[in-house]
Amino acid sequence: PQPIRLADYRPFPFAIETTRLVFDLSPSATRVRAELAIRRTGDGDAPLVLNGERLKLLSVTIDGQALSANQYAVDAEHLTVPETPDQFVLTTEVEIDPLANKALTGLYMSGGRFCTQCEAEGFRTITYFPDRPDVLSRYSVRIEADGGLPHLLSNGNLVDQGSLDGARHFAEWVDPFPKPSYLFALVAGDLDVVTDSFVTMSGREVALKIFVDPGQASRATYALDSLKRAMKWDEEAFGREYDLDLFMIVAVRDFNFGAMENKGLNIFNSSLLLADPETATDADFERIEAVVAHEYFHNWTGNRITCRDWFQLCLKEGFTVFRDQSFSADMRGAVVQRIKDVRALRARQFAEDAGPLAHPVRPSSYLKIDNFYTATIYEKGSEIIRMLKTILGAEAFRKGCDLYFERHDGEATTVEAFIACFTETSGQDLSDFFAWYEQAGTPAVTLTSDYDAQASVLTLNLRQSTAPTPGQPTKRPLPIPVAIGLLSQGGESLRDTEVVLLDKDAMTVRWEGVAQPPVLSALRGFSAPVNLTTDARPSDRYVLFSADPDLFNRWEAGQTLARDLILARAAGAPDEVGEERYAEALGQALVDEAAEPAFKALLLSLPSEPDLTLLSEEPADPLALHEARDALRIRIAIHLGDLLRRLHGEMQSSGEFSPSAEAAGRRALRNACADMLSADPHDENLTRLVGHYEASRNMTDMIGGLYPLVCIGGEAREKALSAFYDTWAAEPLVLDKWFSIQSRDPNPDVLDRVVALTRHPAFEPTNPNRLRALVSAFASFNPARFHDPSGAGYRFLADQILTVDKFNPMTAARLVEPLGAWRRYKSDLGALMRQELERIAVHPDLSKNVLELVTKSLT
Ligand code: DPP
Ligand code: ZN
Repeated sequence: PQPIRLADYRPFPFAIETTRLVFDLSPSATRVRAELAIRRTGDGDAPLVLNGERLKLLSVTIDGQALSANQYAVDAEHLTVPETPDQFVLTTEVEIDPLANKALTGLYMSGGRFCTQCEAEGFRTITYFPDRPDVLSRYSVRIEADGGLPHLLSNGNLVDQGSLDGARHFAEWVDPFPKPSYLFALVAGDLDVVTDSFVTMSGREVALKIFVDPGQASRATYALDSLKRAMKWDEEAFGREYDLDLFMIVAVRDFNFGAMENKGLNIFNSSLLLADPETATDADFERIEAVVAHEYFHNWTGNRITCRDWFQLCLKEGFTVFRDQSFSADMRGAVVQRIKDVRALRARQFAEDAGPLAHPVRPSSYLKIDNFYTATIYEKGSEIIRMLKTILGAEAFRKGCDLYFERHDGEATTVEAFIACFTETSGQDLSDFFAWYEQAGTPAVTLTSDYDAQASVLTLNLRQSTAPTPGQPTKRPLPIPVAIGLLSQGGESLRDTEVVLLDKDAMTVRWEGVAQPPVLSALRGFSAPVNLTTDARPSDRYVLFSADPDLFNRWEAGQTLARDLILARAAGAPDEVGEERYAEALGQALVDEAAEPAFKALLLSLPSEPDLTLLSEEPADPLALHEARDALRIRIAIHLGDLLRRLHGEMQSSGEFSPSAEAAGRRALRNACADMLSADPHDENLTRLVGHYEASRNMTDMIGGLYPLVCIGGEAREKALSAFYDTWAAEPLVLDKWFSIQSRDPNPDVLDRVVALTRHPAFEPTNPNRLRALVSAFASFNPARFHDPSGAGYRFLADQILTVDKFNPMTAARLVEPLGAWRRYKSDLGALMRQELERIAVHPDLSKNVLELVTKSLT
């Protein structure tokens, strides 16, 4: 297959002024009639080439005249009409089979209802159309269906509905905003609806409706509340007002993505919409709030202004992630939010950037765009916007945003056009900054310092370099904002944060008037997505760990100390004195009255095993890292046993459940204590943990008690897991948690148990949530066991990829990444991983999705 290249972009030579769609819904034979009002805008002899896949073409007419067989051509991916008038109506009628569609793109069925997912290229499996984001059209949609599907929904406003012959009925929808085909949506089914309204800043009333499975309405209230807060926040923070009279969200169980921002009709994976205290954890509440906001924010950054081509995906995704992260920071506290965002960035994006699938935030070629919905496009894309704001300042940043919204409203545009708005409003030359979009790889920054006591001068030496990534052997220096402050050895603040812009390979900065030998607090707030190395001594890090006024760096100092101790032990050189000292300092931090529980919970969680793998210098040995990390956990659990038990008791709440950040922070700290105590499972701790689990009255506490018992293993684990299953067998979202917790079991026999779970009657590989709960969670979050020296973990994953690729290529492709990292591991492990990739690569009938990622992983 031929890759698609950014350099080959050409505008579509026709405008589709209006699009009229008529759906006659039926599970295995749905008819779709499309009437496209077309006007030639390009070359006089350009043929009309429409995308279309898996469609049964029934008829095609131009201005009512049926085309004869020699007037058009159909292949597996296109409908071509070589000669057309300059202005005409093209009408096609096709038949499709939603019931058989397990790829979950286009029109498919989930739980007896019809729904759609068109981003990026699903619309072409619904009808023939120029399925590309730069073709904007005004849609009107008629849906006809059986009465057993009472709700018939599409984008825009409902303009008519009624009954038809027999038991059938219809609905007519008109969307006044021109949109690209990837934002089209349709839902038909039996649903409960929760209704509310929102008055916008200009005083317009918007009806809000959330549609869920019958009986689930009470679980939609948190999403509804989040939506209203997001609408308000976007008005205040970005001056963005909602534009239709109606905003709808529908939850579906079978969904490849998290959620989708279709104009006026968002469709959500039910795991990111439904929540109540009994079935959802605080982490679920937090993600629901963030994703509801994310999809809503797309209405401006994505829908009103969309992407010219899919290479510009970060234009909408990076910016929208930045917007949802800023919203969450305002809702839940900036420091805790930043730590969580950085943790996710490192775990997913830094790993991607260090492996064979590294790509720029704006890539320049792809085989399947589905493969580019990555942490790099989303999370690094957001970091770029964040740096832009840091470099320009909040006010100039907002001016640039305002100009962008004003100038490009209604357009499909590019990253260049976006950056040009900031250049213009700030007067700053951002041409070097653009390299952040074009260059892959995580920059390495080193910072060393010399202090001249006599002259009271501190000299900072900064350097940067970025290792080669596939297709990019040499790298340019990037403009990197490095926020630095100084503390005294006693932990007093000596100098406030200053942002140094490192925009060359190396530079030196002199700070005068530094009266005492300082401790450097660098990259405060994680001011750039880089790996920082400094010449700080452990004693400096302890100063930061106890006293840095930048709480992000306080947390970071603890992580770095822990990381170095774990890596030393994994390399066979344990520093027992250092481990004791760390445990002691951690104890001090945990009794700090001024710190919030949510922050303390983060202090208590050690760097994850995937992070440690990425940070180890030598080819990684996951089992050694796991054991070294465990050794530190055991030491902390013993050294701080009394304190952890005390906090565990103090953080228990007896009152009513509140999803607030404050209440969630107390639960997080209590659960972090439980987790740590499970490293030292003597009778007293075991009794405490069993008590925690059995007394839990909400899902956060229940999972917080269950996982430690799973880690301890034996009878406690079996009893707890089977009680959990018996309670929740009928709740799919909770059962996902039951699968996922078992896949993260660190005990050596876990692979057999995971394989056995694939034969459990509740394991449905056609459901992406269930598949990921078991298979991805095992491969990504249980490295010590996934990397079993026998290679059985790799074989298991490869078998799953091949099975799932037969019906859902998009989801199958997302399972490839854990194998792709083979170069990072000890050579015997790496060879076995490679062997499985090779086995997949030669498999006949591989999807383009999996083929692209496997091929890239092998080269
Ligand atoms: N555009 C969606 C989102 O990220 C993904 N399908 O919100
Ligand atoms: Zn998005």
